Amino acid sequence: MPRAGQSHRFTRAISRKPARSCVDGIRAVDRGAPDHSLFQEQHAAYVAALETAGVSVTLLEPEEAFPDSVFVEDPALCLPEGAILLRPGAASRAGEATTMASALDNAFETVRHLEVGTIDGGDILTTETEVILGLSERSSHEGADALGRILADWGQSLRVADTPDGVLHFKSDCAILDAETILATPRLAASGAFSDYRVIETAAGEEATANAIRINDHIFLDDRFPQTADALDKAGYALVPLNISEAAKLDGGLSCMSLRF
Ligand code: CIR
Repeated sequence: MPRAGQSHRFTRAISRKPARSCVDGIRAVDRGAPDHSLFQEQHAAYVAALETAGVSVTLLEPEEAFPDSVFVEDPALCLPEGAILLRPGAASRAGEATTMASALDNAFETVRHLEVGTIDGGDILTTETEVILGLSERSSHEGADALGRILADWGQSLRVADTPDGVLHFKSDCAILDAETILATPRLAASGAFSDYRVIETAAGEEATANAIRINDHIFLDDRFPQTADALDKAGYALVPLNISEAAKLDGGLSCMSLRF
């Protein structure tokens, strides 16, 4: 297993059970509404996998007023220095930051608020050496500037990149595999965003598996994509395949369903 770094060493996570209203969640293409009880089962298996990987999970109750609130990654960013309540870019999700406030206050000494613009946490990739924000339909230049100011207070800089056209979030197309390596779709790798990293590309037709997560010694992976899984297995990574078919109907993936710190 290639070398782990601090950016994917986690002891805690926050997750939220899917609401019954998930059937009204946002999706770019309608492949049918998620089945709530199957979503609950798959979410419970995801939380159990986090715990098996050494993470203590704070599990929040469903928020019926927000159909997409199971995707807790989007309203906040958690860093060693503190947490930041973001401003999700979809109108129906704008209020979700408020629903995360008390859980973050309980977990962090320092909680800052993004003051202007919009940012979804799904557009932020934290590596060993930097924080990267992919601008997207959800994450604006104004939000990027505001996030950059908070990170500057913490002695960090923000690198701003582009999310490929038609892709929901930057991290829909990439994930950290280890301290030096990123899993990325060919379209995002081609942008040059990761020229300072070793890149493993997803197999043709398996772009959706790029939204993986490294949790301590394991890589959590959507179980529908055998060729990429085989390549990662051969590269020495310990894989945890998970069925996330119901989250995927709402364009959600593995990173979206937890905040890790
Ligand atoms: C949305 O469109 O906002 C949700 N249906 C999916 C959010 C997925 N979140 C993520 O990739 N971080």
